[in-house]
Amino acid sequence: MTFNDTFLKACMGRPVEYTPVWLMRQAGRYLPQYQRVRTNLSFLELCKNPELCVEVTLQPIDYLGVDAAILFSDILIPLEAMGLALEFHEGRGPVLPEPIHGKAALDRLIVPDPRETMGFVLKTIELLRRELSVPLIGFAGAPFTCATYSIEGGSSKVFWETKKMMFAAPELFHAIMAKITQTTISYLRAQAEAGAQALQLFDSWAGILAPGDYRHYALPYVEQIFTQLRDCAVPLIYFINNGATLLNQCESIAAQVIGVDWRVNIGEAARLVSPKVVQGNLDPAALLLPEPQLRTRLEALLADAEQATGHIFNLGHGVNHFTPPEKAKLVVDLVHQLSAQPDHH
Ligand code: 1CP
Repeated sequence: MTFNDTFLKACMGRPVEYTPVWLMRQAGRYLPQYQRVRTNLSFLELCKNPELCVEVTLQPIDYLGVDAAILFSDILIPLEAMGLALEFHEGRGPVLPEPIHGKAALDRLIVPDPRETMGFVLKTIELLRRELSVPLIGFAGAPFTCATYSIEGGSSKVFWETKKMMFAAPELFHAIMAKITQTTISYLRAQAEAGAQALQLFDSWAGILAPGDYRHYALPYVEQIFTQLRDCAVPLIYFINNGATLLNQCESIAAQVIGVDWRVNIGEAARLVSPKVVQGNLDPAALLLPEPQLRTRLEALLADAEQATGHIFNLGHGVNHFTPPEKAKLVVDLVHQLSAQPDHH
């Protein structure tokens, strides 16, 4: 099969024959074929088994017909490699039973060699590159997002412990961010060296910060990561969830692509981050619309995105667990159809 590089072209702002599509969390619980793999083992066991990670990474490529693959793993894997205990409780999500609350826990945190501690991820990438005819995206969590899990001990709604540390113990907070940043740089570099053809940083929780606090406590670390990764020579993507009020700060970030959630119009996002390319941004719940309304909404989104330097279609956040798989497939087909440029050669 010939290699489909439409996604990579769009990342670089080059002309494309149609708008490339992939979906955040395109592998996962909404797919019965994923559920079948998961019945026999825990989520962490799956993450550490390269052959099975390859299998679940490929499931949505075969079924949905998307234009890019994303490595099956999790943003919390590097936190475990740094020495933090990590568990996933069924139905409750991640639990870090020994969160960082003081200097002693900070000092125990290591900056690991990704080849020694996360070889299973690099192995998955190498295996995937032999199978894929679309580009493979590697990823990590952004420092602020990872820091929230390490400080809260899991998912949070108000992020009180994180903000308490930011404001009452800033040296401690910045020291955690610095260690996570160093780990992220060497981990993403190792992914590119293993064969990842694009790298995405997920900032799922930066949107909870006031603009001035984002600038001071989160942005400098994101800038550092992308600046350091420029010589990897692969497209770099920064996804910022709930980030409409922060997009005007993205100029200094050396990523070619900015991923945005659905709370902002994609055309407005494109203006704010121009000349960067935009990725997004359908509300994941909109997959439940009846087909005619879904089509109308996609037409509007694609029209709004025309003012961007380039557009990669995606959801504004991950595919929801309760999404009918055939609706995800329908969206991919519709975007391909509606965006096809008949006179492009
Ligand atoms: O029970 C299961 O099978 C586990 C469910 C699951 C899956 C399928 C989790 C637990 N993680 C994943 C895979 C995953 N996570 C991918 C795979 C690739 C793909 O997109 O197909 C990726 C990129 C992630 C990234 C991830 N993990 C993020 C960033 C993106 C986002 O959704 O905001 C975050 C925040 C996590 C943490 C996480 N992992 C899993 C859960 C339940 C959570 C908690 C989310 C929260 O705090 O609300």
